[in-house]
Amino acid sequence: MDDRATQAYHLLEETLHARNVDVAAVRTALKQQEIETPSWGYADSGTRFGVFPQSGAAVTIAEKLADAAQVHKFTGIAPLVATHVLWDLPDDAAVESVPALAASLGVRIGSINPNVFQDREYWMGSFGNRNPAARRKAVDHCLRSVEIGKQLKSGVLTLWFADGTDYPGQSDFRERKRWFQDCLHEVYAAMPDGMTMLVEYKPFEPGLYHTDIADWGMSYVFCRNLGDRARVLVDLGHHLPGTNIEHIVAFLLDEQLLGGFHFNNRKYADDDVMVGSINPYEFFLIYNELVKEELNPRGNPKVEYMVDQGFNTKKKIPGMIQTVLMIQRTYAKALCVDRVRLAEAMGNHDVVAAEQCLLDAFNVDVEPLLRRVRAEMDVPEDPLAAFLSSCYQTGIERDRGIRTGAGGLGQ
Ligand code: PSV
Ligand code: MN
Repeated sequence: MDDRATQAYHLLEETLHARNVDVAAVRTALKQQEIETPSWGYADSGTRFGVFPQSGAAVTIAEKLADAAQVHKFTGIAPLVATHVLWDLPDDAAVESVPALAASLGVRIGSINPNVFQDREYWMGSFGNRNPAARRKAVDHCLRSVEIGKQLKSGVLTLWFADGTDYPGQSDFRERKRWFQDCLHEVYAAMPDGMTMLVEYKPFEPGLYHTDIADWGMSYVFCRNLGDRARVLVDLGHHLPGTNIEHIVAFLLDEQLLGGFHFNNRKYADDDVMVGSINPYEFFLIYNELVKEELNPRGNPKVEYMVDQGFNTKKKIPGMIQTVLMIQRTYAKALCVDRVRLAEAMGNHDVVAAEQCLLDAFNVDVEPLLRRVRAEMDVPEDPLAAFLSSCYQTGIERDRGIRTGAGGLGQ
């Protein structure tokens, strides 16, 4: 750190001490942060209207892990990579190659994401399909995913279902609920002790009339019925406009049922734009709830912090670095809340002072603190600039070029 950066850090440290913030503890927490980036975020993706391949986009699992490793190398806090079984691990050979590859690149495999939505048999659903053969295929794929998880030493099985209907009368809600419960039970029973099942919800798309796990309450009920290794996954894009996501997060934390996140941001629908890019204050308020649980644990098990974004117009690796830095910055701000003053203000029904505690933390420029943390972690103080001035991006654009059929949302 140069003199100016050191001076800025000391000034900030003074301000934070005056706000009852334990800065040494904040630095430790920031160094322990671990974010999981998605393999599919490095592959070509598209919209309903087309796929626009990018030069250098990853196709193979080896390329996806190599790109993810760059994000970790420059930020120091993204050591985990989520895999999507059909897109990344089509056969046993691909699975077998992964442990050595990941280890050589300094990353670890995070969640295993089965894919029970893209095959023809799932036209009318997977676990909610009236046809037992389709349900069997979906369960068998999830059972294979559990085995892959064991092989790759992953402790997390993440389930998302595209099941739903387009019209009233098309199917029976209660019948489908029972098919779901039975299929989930079979998969849950096959999981080893150290594995957690995360169940994602989504209120719309692709079903136009209903989706089978439409909100956190439905996910919650399925998880409760399964057992204590099933928890709710909150994808920030999967909420109707105006939903108070931080309230849901706090509620689930208190029930010890918050399993993890898919970070992204929505403006209109499930847009998968960069987390915090549309509503950074909402993201801060979500992190505020998470920090409260960290400071005053009430028993919620480990939360998985996963990114679920695709970049159509941004270049993928710099987009992902920007994402990881946004998450780091937001966590840092949430760690800077004056919790002593906030508790007093709440106790006195002083609404102005209480809100001001949150606004003050949100408005802190935490960059000097982050630079100090990065220097201590031996990663570049400005990870994005450092990546952009490396030759990795130009190298992959030159060597890989533009290809089609990339393993991800665009295939
Ligand atoms: C569905 O919208 C989703 O959020 C699920 O997590 C999928 O696994 C992911 O996006 C990629 O399609
Ligand atoms: Mn998701």
